[in-house]
Amino acid sequence: MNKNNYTHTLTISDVKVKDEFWSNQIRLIRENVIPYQWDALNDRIPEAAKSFCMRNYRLAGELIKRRKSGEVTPVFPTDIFETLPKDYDNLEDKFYGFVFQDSDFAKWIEAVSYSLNNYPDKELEKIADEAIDIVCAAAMDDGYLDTYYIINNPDKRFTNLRDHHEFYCFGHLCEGAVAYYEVTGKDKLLNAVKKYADLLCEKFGPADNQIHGYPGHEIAEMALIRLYNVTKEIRYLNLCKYLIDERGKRPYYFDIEHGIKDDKKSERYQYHQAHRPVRRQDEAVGHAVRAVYLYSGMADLAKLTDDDELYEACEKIFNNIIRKKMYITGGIGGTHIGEAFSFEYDLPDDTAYAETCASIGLAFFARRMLEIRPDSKYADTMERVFYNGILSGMAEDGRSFFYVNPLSVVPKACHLDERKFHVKPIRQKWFGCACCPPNIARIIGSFNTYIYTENEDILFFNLYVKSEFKRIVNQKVLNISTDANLLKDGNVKITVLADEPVRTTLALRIPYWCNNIYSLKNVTDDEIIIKDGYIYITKMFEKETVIEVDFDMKPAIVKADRRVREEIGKYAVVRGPLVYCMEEADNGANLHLIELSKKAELTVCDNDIFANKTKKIIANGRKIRLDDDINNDKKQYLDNNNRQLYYDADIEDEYEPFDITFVPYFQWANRGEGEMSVFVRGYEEA
Ligand code: FUB
Ligand code: ZN
Repeated sequence: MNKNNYTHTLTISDVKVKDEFWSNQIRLIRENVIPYQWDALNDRIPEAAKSFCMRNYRLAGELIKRRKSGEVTPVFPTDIFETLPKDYDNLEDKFYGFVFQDSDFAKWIEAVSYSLNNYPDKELEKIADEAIDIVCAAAMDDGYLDTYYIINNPDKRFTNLRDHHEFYCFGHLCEGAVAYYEVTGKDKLLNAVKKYADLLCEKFGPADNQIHGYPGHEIAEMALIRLYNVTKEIRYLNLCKYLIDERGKRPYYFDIEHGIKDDKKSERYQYHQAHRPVRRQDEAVGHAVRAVYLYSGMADLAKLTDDDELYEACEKIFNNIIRKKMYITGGIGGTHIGEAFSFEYDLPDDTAYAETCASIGLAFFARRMLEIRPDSKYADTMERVFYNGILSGMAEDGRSFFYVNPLSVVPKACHLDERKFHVKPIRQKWFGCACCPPNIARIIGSFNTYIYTENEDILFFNLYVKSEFKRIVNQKVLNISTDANLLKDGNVKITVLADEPVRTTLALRIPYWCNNIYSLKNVTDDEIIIKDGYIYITKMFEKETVIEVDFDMKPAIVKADRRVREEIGKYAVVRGPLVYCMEEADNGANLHLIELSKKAELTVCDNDIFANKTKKIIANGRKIRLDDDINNDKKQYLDNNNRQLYYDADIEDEYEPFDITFVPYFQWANRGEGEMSVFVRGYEEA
């Protein structure tokens, strides 16, 4: 690690996104997701599963008061993951919902914070303040703030770290509180979180009278760093370090916690990334969201403490993900069993999990790695994930969502084949386990913090998005504006306005998709150095300087590493950061009969199909004729063979020429239910 390489992201209020597409996404979150989620948290959506989230907070606050006044309140079992009432009209004074239901509020308040930054709104802020009052009133005197245990039985808290998400809820609450403080300056929730964090610092650590455990679902690690950054309280940093280094030690804490005898099978703990100390891990394993949240915390800690060993582990894991375990869309998690990473190169299309939250977590991880060392592979990954695996999680109108993001869908299979029940062919309004939609809300709300990174000497352009901000170099102000629209073309125009002459460096990422083909204007050769996928331009900026770069954005046909069994003989169509797919709406049913010529001419056309004006791509290919269309000799043969399922390979398939229409993957399923496939079988033209 070289400290000179370190950068930081710009804060939420520094960068103004001016881009039509991304501004629209941010607006959708404000107009649809945030109010809808608030109604969901308050159980006001008739057709949706009840959340009980705010009701749990209110009840916890009420019980705390009643207990203080000497009332003995009933206790309930705490060995459950989800409780639903028997009678919805007569709720008992117990906790309902998933054990991590509190986190829904936390993600909501984080998304609200970013939204208030983008669109100041007194009414929304008032709702948020009132919600914070309810949440803070639920805190115990010592700071503990998790309604599952407060309601059901406070004596049992911290007894099931493996399954019961206390650290997870804390982590989300912490992120929400810091965001709210940063945007509004209000510290009520932040103070509650600090008090809770102080309790955790007291309870967890190496001393004999402390618990030697760590979170079953990670996120607290990176949240503690965020809390440390805003408070500078060293104990939060120390707790983060403790939680990270304790994971995977033998005997396993989760074994001790659950009275399990260590059976030496460390694989059992892969689900929690606890199979060995994190510094010795080099492969992304287990529950994908947990994993990338952990790796993000590790990267944060590595940077803050200049920890080479930890950074090396992060680097190995990052490479493992992008080279062996990531879908072309930036989705991660090849299996729904345990919502987890599968083994290397095991990336099935139609049973994929690729949870939206996992893609979001990968963007967190990539951004943190980028802050340690500017290498385009990190920003490339961020871009891949944002434009594909994250955006696909939300419908164009911002009103429905995917949890699972498959690469191929046959709706009938989702309805009839149990192995694919987790895959939904159309986006859903909400989920009982509503982790993904609010996660989309918070990452899109904070999208502006992913565009640039900087240190004293260099400003890095990581994502190309129309945006503006001010940079101070040697006490001199530079007004920077970027003009770009990657949904349209690869042209990027950067305008730098300097009141006084300033010598500084701008580093422009060379996106992987341009294959190193680009042209630069207004820069001389001696002003440029190319390193790790960035063009470093060092020059004197005076008055107005316009730098223009055209990244080649020809559509392309790509294939997967030969070890990805699923995609052998198949191709995908891409253009710029966008991965494309075929949909039934354009190509008819039975997408599996379509083949793409490897040498196909790809024609980029405007599309009037979707609200967001992306480009569609037409490619020449062919389609296998089904029985009705085939010639008589063949029909005869099949009839003679009683239409067997398998027959002589000499009976060649018949094809018809077929123009294949590809649309951006993130826009799929905006036209009702239908088949979809990213990869298509290829053929060599004679
Ligand atoms: O366990 C909390 C969240 O629910 C996880 O992050 C998601 O994968 C879903 O299981
Ligand atoms: Zn999720």
